[in-house]
Amino acid sequence: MNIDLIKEKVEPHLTIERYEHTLRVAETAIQLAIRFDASKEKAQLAGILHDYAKYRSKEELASWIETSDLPNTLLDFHHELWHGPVGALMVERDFGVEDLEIRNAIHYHTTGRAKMSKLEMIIFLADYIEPGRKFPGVDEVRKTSKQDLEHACLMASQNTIRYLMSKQATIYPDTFHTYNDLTRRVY
Ligand code: DGI
Ligand code: FE
Ligand code: FE
Ligand code: FE
Repeated sequence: MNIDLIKEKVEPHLTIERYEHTLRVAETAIQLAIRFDASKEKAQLAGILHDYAKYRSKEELASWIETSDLPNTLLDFHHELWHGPVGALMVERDFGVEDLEIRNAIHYHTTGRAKMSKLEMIIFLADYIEPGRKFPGVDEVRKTSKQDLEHACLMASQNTIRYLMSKQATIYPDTFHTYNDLTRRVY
């Protein structure tokens, strides 16, 4: 399936704002792939597909988790965390994406995880810094992303954990694993 057909098939599953976000994530991911010497094609495809499952119902997402090998502990955390892991399964069914690097980048784009691959970091970061994002501190992360992929991901992880704590939200273990692993890698 070519990339234009994939875009066409993704669009009806998203809102217009989310679809435009998706296109910006793909463009940002291509730029990061060029800068840090990763596959532009994989970065683009993972970017286009990363939020594919975002607007499925809680019931549909939960049933994927219950009937697949995904950890059922996901169900104890906010449903916002389910669209990445489930999306990684859905893109295999709906688009025939079998590439594990791409599917892992989709799976872990919200939380990250320990020992992320370069492509996983690129999607995790592109989702955070795409030009439509206005998080506090995002400009510093954009600046760091010009030089240092791991350090920029660590800054995004720090900001997200701070934000979640300020909201009294529970934090998924992989979110902490991302922070711990990148802190060891950077410092
Ligand atoms: O799907 P997007 O909005 O483009 O972005 P995303 O998939 O990175 O994140 C969606 C939300 O998930 C965002 O508000 C931050 C939040 N999040 C990230 N890690 C955790 C989390 N929420 C909870 N409750 N716990 C986490 O560990
Ligand atoms: Fe997402
Ligand atoms: Fe399961
Ligand atoms: Fe996103």
